[in-house]
Amino acid sequence: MLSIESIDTLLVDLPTIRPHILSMATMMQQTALLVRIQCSDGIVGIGEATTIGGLSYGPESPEGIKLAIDTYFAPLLLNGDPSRPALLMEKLGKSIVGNMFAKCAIETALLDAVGQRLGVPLSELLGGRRRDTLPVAWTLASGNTAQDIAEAEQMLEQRRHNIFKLKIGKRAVEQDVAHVAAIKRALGDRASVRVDVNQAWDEASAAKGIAMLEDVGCDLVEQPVAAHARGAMARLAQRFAMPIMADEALTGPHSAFDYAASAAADVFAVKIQQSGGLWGACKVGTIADAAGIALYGGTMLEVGVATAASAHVFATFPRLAFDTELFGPLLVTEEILNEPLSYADFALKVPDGPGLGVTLDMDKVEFFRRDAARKGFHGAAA
Ligand code: MUC
Ligand code: MG
Repeated sequence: MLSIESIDTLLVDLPTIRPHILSMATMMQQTALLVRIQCSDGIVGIGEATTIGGLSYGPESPEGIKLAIDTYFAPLLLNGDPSRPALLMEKLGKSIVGNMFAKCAIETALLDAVGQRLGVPLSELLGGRRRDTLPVAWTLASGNTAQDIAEAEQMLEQRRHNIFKLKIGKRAVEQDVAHVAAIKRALGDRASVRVDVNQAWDEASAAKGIAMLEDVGCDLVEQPVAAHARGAMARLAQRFAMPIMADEALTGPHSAFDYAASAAADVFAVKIQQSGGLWGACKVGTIADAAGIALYGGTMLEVGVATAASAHVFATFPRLAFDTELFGPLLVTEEILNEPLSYADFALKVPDGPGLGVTLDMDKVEFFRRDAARKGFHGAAA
């Protein structure tokens, strides 16, 4: 019988191409927790967990995920049968509460190994690929209107993105809307302009802000109020024609069901990590579909491994009305995959190879791993 021989985790710190300014954090780097599951037949499945701004976005941090996997997940998985990922995830679920991001990284690695063994891409394992490319939005979050416009123009010119998400919520509503208006005015019909408030508004500010955003040609507003404010989300969704999207509020199938039953969003941003894994994300998609809620393929600004995993999931969705934002690998200066993901004509190509269809460039990973830095392997050395 096949068995899991080892589970390795490591942290890599990758600089961002510019400061990425969100309402809750400014990111100068992205940290990815990488996991490798070695099976007795020689196959190694890989997974990734990232967060945004350490612990400022959600309850898990890359360091905490590493500790959780090394200390609690690994002993439950070692010597288990890697050809039965569903049973292994069920076993983890019985002993480990929460830890959705960590579970996603492990599930990704287990499914990658199965896909490699069977010779099929993950999207086929997950129910069948319906599309080979996914349109990808870019987030303008430099904190400067002129710089954001220049960045958007460059993306349009390169045919890399024509959907732009603007991070707002840090400044007064009037200032934020003026920023959105200026960008929409500059880009006109050449691009879709959307905003993500990342929970920064109360309901009254949201009502005022959304009314103003409708007037300036914004197409979508994401998580305007706190994740727990389901009632406010429902009232806003009912009141405004502009679609209201839930993001942080969606922490897996249960919350998706709750939101759907309460008509608390017009659109769901599906994220594999917030959903607790690839199967969880598929379930969130199915719940949205059943409720007539539109879908958007979200990101936790993951780098190549989890972005590929997300792409496989979103490629199976029958409808994806608001496209995706799987640009994470493009936000960092370094590539850690042997073959970078391919972006062209405003879209990401879903990898074709077995499993995730991507492999780690271990030289790069070794160079950027955090404990290598401490040993003096590169510039960040003590
Ligand atoms: C979020 O809240 O959607 C996605 C794009 C981006 O810039 O930040 C993330 C998180
Ligand atoms: Mg969001």
